[in-house]
Parts: sequence; C-alpha cells; structure tokens
Amino acid sequence: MGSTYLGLDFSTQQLKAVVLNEELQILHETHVHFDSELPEFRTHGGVVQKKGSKEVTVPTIMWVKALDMLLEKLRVCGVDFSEIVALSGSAQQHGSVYWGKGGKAALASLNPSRFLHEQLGIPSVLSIPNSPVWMDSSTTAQCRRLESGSVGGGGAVGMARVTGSRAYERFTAAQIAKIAETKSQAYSTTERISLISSFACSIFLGDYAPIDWADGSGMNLLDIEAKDWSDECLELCAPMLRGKLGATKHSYANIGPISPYFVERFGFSPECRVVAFTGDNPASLVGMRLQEGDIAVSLGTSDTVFMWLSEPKTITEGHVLCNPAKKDAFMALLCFKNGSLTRERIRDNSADGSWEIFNELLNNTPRGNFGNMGLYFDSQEILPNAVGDFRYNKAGDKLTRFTSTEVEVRALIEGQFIAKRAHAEDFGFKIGKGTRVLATGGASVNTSILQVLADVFNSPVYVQESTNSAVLGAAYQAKHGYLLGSSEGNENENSLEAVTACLPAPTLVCSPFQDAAEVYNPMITRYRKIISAIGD
Ligand code: ADP
Ligand code: XUL
Repeated sequence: MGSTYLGLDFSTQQLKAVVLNEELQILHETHVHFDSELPEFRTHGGVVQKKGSKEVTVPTIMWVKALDMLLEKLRVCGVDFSEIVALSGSAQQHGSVYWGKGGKAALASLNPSRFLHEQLGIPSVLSIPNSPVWMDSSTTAQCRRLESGSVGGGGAVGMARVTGSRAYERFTAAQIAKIAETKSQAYSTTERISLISSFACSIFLGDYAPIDWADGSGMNLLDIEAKDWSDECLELCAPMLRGKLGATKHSYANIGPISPYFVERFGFSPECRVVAFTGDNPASLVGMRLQEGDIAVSLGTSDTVFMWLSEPKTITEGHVLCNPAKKDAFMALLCFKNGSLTRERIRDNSADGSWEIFNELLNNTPRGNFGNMGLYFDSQEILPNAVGDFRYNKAGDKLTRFTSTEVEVRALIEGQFIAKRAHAEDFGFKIGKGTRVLATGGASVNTSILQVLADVFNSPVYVQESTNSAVLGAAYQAKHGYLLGSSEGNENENSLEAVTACLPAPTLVCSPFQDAAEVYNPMITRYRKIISAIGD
C-alpha cells in the first residue's frame, strides 16, 4: 500500500484539492468553483459585495458545503482515502470565522451519516454567519484606532515593527474590531475566532485548530518575532481576545489525528495526521520551493509578490510574515487586489472575452507600448492606494481611452508588472544577474503575459508543472509535518528542502529581450511619478 498526502486550498474563487504520492507526484486533482457550482450563495468571484459598498463577505457555510462536494468528487475520481497518511491546507488570508458557544462540541461530535454543512450551519455553531474576507476595505476607522496606540512605539511604523505590517483594512484585527463594535452581542457569544485556514483545519481535526504563525502574521495581532499575540494589539482591538484566539503553532506543526467523522464517512485511516493549515501566499512559497534571492509572482484573483527574508524588517508598504517553511525565517509579501478579475474585464471589453485574442493583441504591440501607460484599479487598490482607470499618452497627457484595443491590453499588463517591480524594489529587492522570477496562479499558464513579466523584470521567468502552488505547498507541508512527527525531531534531516528534493527543477518559459532594461527602467520612474500624483 502506497502512502499519499492530501493538500487543500480554500482560495477566493474555488476550493482545490490535490493528492500526491510519496515522490510528491500528482495522482488526483479536483476543485469546486463557488460561483458556478454553489449558485445558491450568489457569490461573484467567490465573494458577496453590495454595489458601492466596501464590505466584502462570504457566507461561512459555503466553504463547508464546498468541502462536502469536494470530498465526494475525490471519492468519485477514485481516491483511496485509507492511503492518505497526512493532510494539510491553505486558504485565502486575513478572513475570519466566528464560532459560537456550541462550536467545539459540534466539531467533536459530527455525525458521519450527515453532510458537514447540515451540522455546522447553525447559529450556535457559527455566531456570525458571514465571514469578512481579504477584499473588504470597510475598516479604515478601526485601522486608525489601532495605529493610534503605543504598539512598538506607536503609529503605523510601530505597528509594522511588531506585527510585520501597518494596520491594513483587510487584516483580521481591524475586521474583528469592527465586529466587536457593530455586533457586540454576537461577538460576546463567540467562543473562538479562526482564520479561514485554521477554520478548515478545525473541521478535519474535530476540535479548534491553532492559528499558524505565517497566516497569523496577516492579522496585525501577532508579534512576529516573539511568535505570540501582542497584548498591546489585543487590547486595542477587542475585549477578551486572547482567549478567543487560542494558541499559535508553527506552520508545519503536526497537530493531531483526523476526526472520526472522516474515518467513518470516507474511510480515512484513524492514523492520518492533520498538519497545521496556513495562508495561500505562505503555502505558495512552500509549493514553489522559493529560495533566497528568487522573486515569486502569483497571478490569481489577487496578484501577489513574495520573497524569502532571513531577518524581519520594518516596512509600511507591504508585509513581513513568519516564514512557513523555516521557524526562524521570514517572508516578504506584496498584495495587489486588482489581479485576474481586472484582466478579465479588459479581456471582455477589448478582446471579446477570449484569452487567445487578448494574447494576439498583446503580442502585436511593441515593448513600451509607444510611450502609452495605463493603471487599472477596478476596486480600491492596496498598492498604490488608488481606484479607477488611469491612462496616459507619450506626452504624459491623461486620456479617457486609448486609440486601439491592443494599446489598452498592453497598457494593462505592463502597468500591472511595472507596479510589482517598483513596489518590490521599494521593499529592498534588487534585480541581479542570477535573479529568477517564479510565476504561479491561474494566469501563469499564459506565456504572452509571462513574456511581459520577463521583460519588465529583465529576468528569466520559470514555472512548475502545476500553476496551483498553494495547494501543492499544502500537500508538501503535510509530508513535511508528517515526517517530523509530533515529537518535532530531525528538523534538518526533514527540512522542507530535503522533503521536496525529489521534485524536478522549475521550467524556464520566457527570457527577457535585449532591450528590456532600456525600455522598462524609465517606465518604473514614470510609474512612481504617476502614483505620487494620483495620491495628491
Ligand atoms: P484563486 O486561487 O485566487 O481563486 P487562480 O490562481 O486559480 O485564482 O486563478 C484564477 C484566474 O486565472 C481566473 O480568474 C482567470 O482570470 C485566470 N486565468 C485562467 N486562464 C487564463 C489565461 N489563459 N490567461 C490569463 N488568465 C487566466
Ligand atoms: C494577501 C491577500 C490575498 C489573499 C487571497 O495579503 O490579501 O493574496 O490571501 O489570495
């Protein structure tokens, strides 16, 4: 009998799963797409947002129903659950789940003859039915309050020094603070607050799962060097919070055996281990086997850029998180909210909804786009802090539209990558001779887009076999945590590097053209001028 590993990813638009063998090769892969397969929740792009509102939520039970469906799909595609020796998962970051007074008891006594969503979707289990998610930007007042305290010496810089980020609207502290203020009754009956990652982990564990350090770094509550909640942050955020958050654990902690529900309903082995779940960006870092000096660019619902850091640094534009692969390391993360959904909007308006036509238009325009530049922020962007469409011609005049669809398409893609490079350089990233750009996420299948990425970064772009690095990372962590065991011995022998050494190197897909630096270096300078003017 072979041993296998299960990885899950509760991403913004879908729930994904992968089953890997001992050599970490993919045996099965499946997903549940929220908008199309769970239409009763009326999500758009996986979330619910009233027109004109900054509030963005998800009915928490949708993720549970998606899990019921996903497990059935895995059964149908022939997965032998009894061979899975360990599982782990990842989830969109920052979103929060509120367990009511009956949460712990419900998790411990799930009836295997019924679906999970029938048993968990009741008010005594979930004290607040809708989870705020990372796209929410309704908590500016709470952010200002969090930064007005004396955390780390006070202000945005003090908050960043302790928690790795200044107070951000989508981060969990601001979201919890808003719930404690506006839904104080429901807050007071909340027994536990989970991140989406630790929520999903709790279901498999049959008990409240700890929040891991990497995803916990996206909350403005964790002291990322002490690896414990900051009492100052907790006090500024909401009453009685330490007890509601529970303990924290490192990201590959082997936390316990699987709940009897899964043993009886699906035939999992009672020995199957549950390894801590983490955020999708930390899991992607693991899935891409990022090395120091590399830069990873993930092109999903959000676009993100991440890098390995050996030491933390204090920065107010971007985030420092605990590293999910190594306990004493860190990672840098930049998040751009307007990723795939904005690319889809321009594809629909300029290319008849076809990626093929979109790519033709992109390939038919020269690097530098005749001096035109565009920035497109459908919803309030994080980096830079802006919303709307901004188009400029060679002379720097602001335009309402470009003269052709091909100029529009190239302006979008160049603008998105120029922003990524400029903000990564602000973070301290330096392009060198050995720089590798590792691309992942849904849009990384598109080599026309990746060619622009290679040119803007003047560096080769690599991909791996699967574009779903978060779900792969989760499965690698399952093996990593499993081999370490609950005793946590053999850290070096079973480092993530050692565990994943059997995998092939990533594949080179695009190299920059000779003139790339000459074309794009001045455009980076121009981008900085444009965004400082937008900010004025
Ligand atoms: P998430 O994990 O955030 O749900 P994914 O990383 O799975 O998202 O990416 C999904 C996105 O991939 C879709 O919204 C779609 O726009 C994009 N995508 C899929 N195929 C292509 C393609 N050929 N070119 C560009 N983008 C694509
Ligand atoms: C990261 C962020 C998003 C979500 C969804 O800070 O908000 O990337 O994790 O992918």
